[in-house]
Amino acid sequence: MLKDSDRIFTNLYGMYDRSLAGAKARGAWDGTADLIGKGRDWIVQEMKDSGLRGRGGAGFPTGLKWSFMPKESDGRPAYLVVNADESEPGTCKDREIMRHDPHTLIEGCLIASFAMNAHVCYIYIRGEYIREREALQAAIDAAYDDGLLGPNAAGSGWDFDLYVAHGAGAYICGEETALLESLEGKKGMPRMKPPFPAGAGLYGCPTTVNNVESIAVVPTILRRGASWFAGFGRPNNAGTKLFAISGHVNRPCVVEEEMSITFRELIDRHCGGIRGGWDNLKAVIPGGSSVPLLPGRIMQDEAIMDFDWLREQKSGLGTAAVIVMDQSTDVIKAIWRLAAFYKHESCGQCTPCREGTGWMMRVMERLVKGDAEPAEIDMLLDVTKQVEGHTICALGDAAAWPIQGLIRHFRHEIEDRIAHKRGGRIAAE
Ligand code: L3W
Ligand code: SF4
Repeated sequence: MLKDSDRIFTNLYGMYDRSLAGAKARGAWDGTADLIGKGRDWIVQEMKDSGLRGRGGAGFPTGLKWSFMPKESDGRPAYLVVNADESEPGTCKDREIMRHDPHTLIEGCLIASFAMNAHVCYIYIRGEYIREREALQAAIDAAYDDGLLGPNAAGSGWDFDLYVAHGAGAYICGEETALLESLEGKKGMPRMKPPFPAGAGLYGCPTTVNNVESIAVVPTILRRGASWFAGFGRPNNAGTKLFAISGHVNRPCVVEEEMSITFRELIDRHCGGIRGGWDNLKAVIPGGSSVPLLPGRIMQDEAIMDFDWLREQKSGLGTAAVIVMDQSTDVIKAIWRLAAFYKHESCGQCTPCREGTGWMMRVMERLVKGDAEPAEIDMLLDVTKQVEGHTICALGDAAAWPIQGLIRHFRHEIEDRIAHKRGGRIAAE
């Protein structure tokens, strides 16, 4: 359980003073030049030792990702790009950082860029985040006025510019290479990987793309030490983490907690429990819409909210957007809604995703009504397997996994609905 003094995002809890003076009073921009003075290798090693895994969904080790950037310039500029295109259904944690604690992110951009030899960083923010963009830009302007950005940023000797770019509402632009295409002024379509962005990213130059939360925790990790951060959570699942909890809890919220907290403690401590009590819990999507849902009976016992435990359950921590569903939920309809979302957001450049998302949505539509042949359940499962792993980007997987989770855990509910529609004839077939 996280103590208040171990919180990184201290302005999310009722103070809401996002001014530069307020941020400094909370510890931001304290000794930034000294941290940078310790050098690139020290910063990257600290990030590796902290055990930080990327907070945008994939959980890739941040220090390792930084180490892929060329140590010496080959004549091409290097870039840091911050992915603030927070569009995963259920996810609203980065929004809180940009609204209330923008200086944690801005200082993180400077330090991380220095560590990767980048003089320029772009924050790509989703188009709908208008107020957040304004808050972020105001904080950036204040940082420039104070000499924290620009030439000799924060007295570090490093020249550094930070720009905010905004999207136009396409979910796919949160995929890192589609984001880079969009930033270059093109249609946001994912690129084949490899090459990874560290080899050829923005304008073909070495680039690291990191999530907002991943970058915003950097200054505190360096100030308090890698071992402090690594001391939270289980091995391989280190740190503090923002959880965005929505749905059928008594008090939905975004909260910073220790990684590997149990689901029960997270909900009881911060959300006032499940609506109608724990017996009323039906299902949980533990990490944003792209990860499979899990039934309430698995979640309410000893579910551990971290990458490895949820992966063992064939789900995932994803963006830590926890969507709670009570017994009143039509889970088939909920997953159909997600299928419709992925169909709408597919960029259409690979056939299994373009065609498969439409197929999956249409079969799901019939399952919602109970208007399907029983054999279509396995046929649908087969279609998800043909989409999964056969596409350019992870959207194909993200469209397949929620349906696989539904069939794995709620097959009886789908069968019951079909049987009901047919007047109970399903068992005889
Ligand atoms: C160099 C290698 N770099 C991997 C880098 C790669 C990327 C990072 C993770 O998808 C997931 C997706 C969504 N050399 C490398 C390498 N990298 N191998 O590491 O890569 P990857 O491919 O594992 O994942 P991804 O393509 O970044 C992200 C899931 O996140 N998701 C939510 C997404 C939504 C948001 C949001 O709204 N904020 O993020 C939820 O689960 O389904 O599986 O940087 O370049 N050999
Ligand atoms: Fe586009 Fe879907 Fe292919 Fe991703 S998987 S590149 S969204 S068609």
